[in-house]
Amino acid sequence: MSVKTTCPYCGVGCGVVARKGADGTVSVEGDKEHPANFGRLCSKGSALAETIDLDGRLLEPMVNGAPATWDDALDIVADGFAKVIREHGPDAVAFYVSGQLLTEDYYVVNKLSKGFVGTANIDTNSRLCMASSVVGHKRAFGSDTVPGCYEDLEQADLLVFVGSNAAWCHPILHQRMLAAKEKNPNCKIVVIDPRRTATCEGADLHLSLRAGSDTVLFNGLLAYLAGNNVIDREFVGSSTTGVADALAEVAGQTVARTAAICGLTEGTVSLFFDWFAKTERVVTLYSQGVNQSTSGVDKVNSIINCHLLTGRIGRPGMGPFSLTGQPNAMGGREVGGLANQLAAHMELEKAEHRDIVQRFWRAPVMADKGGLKAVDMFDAVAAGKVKAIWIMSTNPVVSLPDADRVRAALEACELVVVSDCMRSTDTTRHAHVLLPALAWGEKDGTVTNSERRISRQRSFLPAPGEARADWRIICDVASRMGYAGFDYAGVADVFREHADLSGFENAGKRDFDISAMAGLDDSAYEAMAPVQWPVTAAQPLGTARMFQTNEFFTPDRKARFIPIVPRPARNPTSREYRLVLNTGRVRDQWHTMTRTGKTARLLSHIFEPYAEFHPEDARLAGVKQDGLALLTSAWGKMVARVVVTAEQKRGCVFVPMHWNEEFAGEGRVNALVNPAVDPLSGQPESKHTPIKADPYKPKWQAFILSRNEIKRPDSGYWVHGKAGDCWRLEVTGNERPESWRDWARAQLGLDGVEIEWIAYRDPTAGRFRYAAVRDGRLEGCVFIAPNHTLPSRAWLIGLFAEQELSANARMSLLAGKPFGDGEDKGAIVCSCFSIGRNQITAEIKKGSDSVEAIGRCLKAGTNCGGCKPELNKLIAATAPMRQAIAS
Ligand SMILES: Nc1nc2c(c(=O)[nH]1)N[C@H]1C(S)=C(S)[C@@H](COP(=O)(O)OP(=O)(O)OC[C@H]3O[C@@H](n4cnc5c(=O)[nH]c(N)nc54)[C@H](O)[C@@H]3O)O[C@H]1N2
Ligand SMILES: Nc1nc2c(c(=O)[nH]1)N[C@H]1C(S)=C(S)[C@@H](COP(=O)(O)OP(=O)(O)OC[C@H]3O[C@@H](n4cnc5c(=O)[nH]c(N)nc54)[C@H](O)[C@@H]3O)O[C@H]1N2
Ligand code: SF4
Ligand SMILES: [Mo]
Repeated sequence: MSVKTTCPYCGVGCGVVARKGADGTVSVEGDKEHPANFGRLCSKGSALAETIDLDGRLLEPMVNGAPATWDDALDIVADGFAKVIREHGPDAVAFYVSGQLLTEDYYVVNKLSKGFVGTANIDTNSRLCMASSVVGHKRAFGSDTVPGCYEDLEQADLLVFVGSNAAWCHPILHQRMLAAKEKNPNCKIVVIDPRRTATCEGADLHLSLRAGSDTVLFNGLLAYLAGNNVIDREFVGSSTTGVADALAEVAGQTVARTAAICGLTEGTVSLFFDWFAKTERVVTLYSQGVNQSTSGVDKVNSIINCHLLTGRIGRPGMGPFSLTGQPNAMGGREVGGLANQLAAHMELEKAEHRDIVQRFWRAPVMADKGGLKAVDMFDAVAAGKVKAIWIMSTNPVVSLPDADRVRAALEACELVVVSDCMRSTDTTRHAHVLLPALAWGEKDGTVTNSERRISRQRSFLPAPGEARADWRIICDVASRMGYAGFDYAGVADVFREHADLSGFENAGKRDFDISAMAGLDDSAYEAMAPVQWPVTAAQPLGTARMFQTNEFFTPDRKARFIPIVPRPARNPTSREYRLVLNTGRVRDQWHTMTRTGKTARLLSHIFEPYAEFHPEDARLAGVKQDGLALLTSAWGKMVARVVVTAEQKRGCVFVPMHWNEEFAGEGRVNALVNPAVDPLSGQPESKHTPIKADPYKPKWQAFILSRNEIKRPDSGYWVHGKAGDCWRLEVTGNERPESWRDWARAQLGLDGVEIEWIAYRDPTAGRFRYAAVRDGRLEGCVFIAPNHTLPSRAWLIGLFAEQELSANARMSLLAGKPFGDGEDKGAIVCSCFSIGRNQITAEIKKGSDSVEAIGRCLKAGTNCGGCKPELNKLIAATAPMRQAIAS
């Protein structure tokens, strides 16, 4: 059996074909017909089949930690919410939802909150993700419209990435752009990011600007364009307003001044400005380096201003392009899931819109003012103003800023309901009621990707245990609360209502209109092909590009220039906290790791939370490559493995957002992150927190590899996860056990089991090595040292694949290092084929001097292609050495 569906991870929205064999095994591949990916999948998409097992799944409702029936659980939620509303009013409850809900789930929860409970206290993790783009779009266009489509990215002659690491975060789209560049010798790529990221590998120019200075850079560009008369006068004159004010604001801003404030050279800035000025087909792509800032909205508008001045919008190969993060970031905006929106791109503050929606829903009450935005919502929970909260499909104890405070807020809350597909997350731990949701592969509905394309997610697996669809759970609670209008026959029914509302009393006034799909019957919904909204009677096959007639959704139908006054970060660095903490993503993990953290393959690329330092900052802080650092801010602290690299901007430290208490001790970066938000969008400043760094020096460090799952420690720094055919624990401590050997045996879960020990002890140096062998096979090993100087994990993990340990392997275990060349493949670079750094550099030294040549010899980079930027980097670093050796 094969089913076409959509990848549940990033906003590229790749089509997936899932196949189920007769034995129940599932395999996935890219859908060759899907217009987002034409058959390709990145490392995360390729590993989907490895994440659908039921390990760790929440399979039954739980109340106060004990299993409960659905009837009881739903009654407790409905009665609990009803009681709080009765006693304290509707604003004493809140819903915190997610861009990973399907559109249908999202539609009904928004309807329940705004039209029936009567509170706009519904917000979503999209507040942390897209809120600044939403406000920026609305300010400029009068609507939250992404103008272009993916083909524009292939037709452009200049691609400007601002605060986007697309090589790791939107890999398939990034590869489409690189492939187009290969065919178009005129095409140039510019990356604007304080860090040198994987995305810079394919770029012609990297602007390592001072963190947060984007508005200055784009104001400078606007001034340069105006000064050089690169103005589309006809477009500006007839289709925009406000140009004079915007230009007045940037008057006199020279390249030199721009360069000085942004911390760039004049040459780099003028080269970028010159390319932008001379290239008609420019797309400026932006993501979290823009959105997650206290100037996020201004950054968006400073970019859009430049496109408006040059009239580069609504035409092939050009436009501003917000890359959305989550699979349904866009769908959530369409249903109005944010606290200050209404359904179908209508405005909560507009009485006319409230009236339309209220009549359409036959809603008894209607929220009439904006609700609490994410950060404020959890503050209100902490203050006891919100007494019941229902969290769906998001993990705020990990992902919200000032995360220890979020945890404390939940601990103090009267009623915490969490719908999740996993049993144990940092957030589910604090739930009074846990509701088991269907996961990807089981659930059914629609999602919208970055180019406004609506695709179906289809189920191909049965509902496990008692799990239910999110929309069904929400409707069941709504019905129990006595609300009419939630008795949908099925998910298609919800979609039809959503589509119908988009066209209700619209008549071209609102951008979001999919009314042509309101009449789909169940089988047409089932068969729905990917389509880009608007989908109307006039455009029944959808719309690739918006604003082609230069008409916008403002009252006068003109786009608006916004004058931008650059502002510094809300919390500047100080003498005590002199480094800027920047946070973001790694290639193979998805957010809080609840799914991608299940597979050894995806953990093999990067296993530990790390902090990337510029060499000079590392020296000043006294932290060393591979050692540990304690990072502290005014809000909290964490520990991370140190990476020292000149790719990091001086004064900045980068830490991934992913690790949390399920996977690491002291590894949750949001404990440190400041809760400052953009004043207009309410989006947190996740990329800029003042911190300090110190060496973290426990008395000992160790790692354990074991076929049995290893118990997680309850304090100190540790990291836990799967690795190859075993489990891996990195662990540190200050207390030394009486007997390391007994400790090792207990850690491996081998107490009382007959095993052969291979042991090496050097108590004076504080070094111990133990390996347990059973029937000739390695069962586990434990390596202990006084610091981080421990042997290669990759080599040892490889030994677990062997059925019988060779004499050589036994000797090397004892010696703590591999004997013979090629035994240690090094840290994994290509996770698809498990190819390590040492293997790749050896191949380069032998003469493979291109990504293709490495692919031919080792297969690395030939599946998802996500490691190609790292292969290029290794070639650049290794090839000169090869030449030196040869000469
Ligand atoms: N592998 C993977 N892919 C993902 C996700 C994931 O978890 N893992 N999540 C998805 C989601 S929800 C999202 S929102 C997207 C995010 O996709 P991206 O926004 O591309 O990813 P980030 O790593 O958060 O941040 C992007 C870059 O912003 C830079 N930056 C920091 N400060 C500044 C600044 O002041 N100016 C500029 N110009 N740049 C700055 C950072 O150095 C970083 O490289 O990724 C999506 N794709
Ligand atoms: N420091 C820092 N913090 C950040 C960011 C950053 O760059 N830096 N980025 C922010 C951004 S852009 C985002 S999008 C957020 C993401 O942050 P979160 O949304 O908190 O992260 P996820 O791990 O995606 O959480 C999804 C949860 O939903 C569960 N789940 C998965 N599928 C389903 C389903 O179908 N139904 C239900 N009910 N549950 C399901 C998963 O098991 C998981 O627990 O993080 C934000 N936080
Ligand atoms: S690029 Fe990767 S994560 Fe994003 S949708 Fe495609 S396969 Fe999924
Ligand atoms: Mo996101």
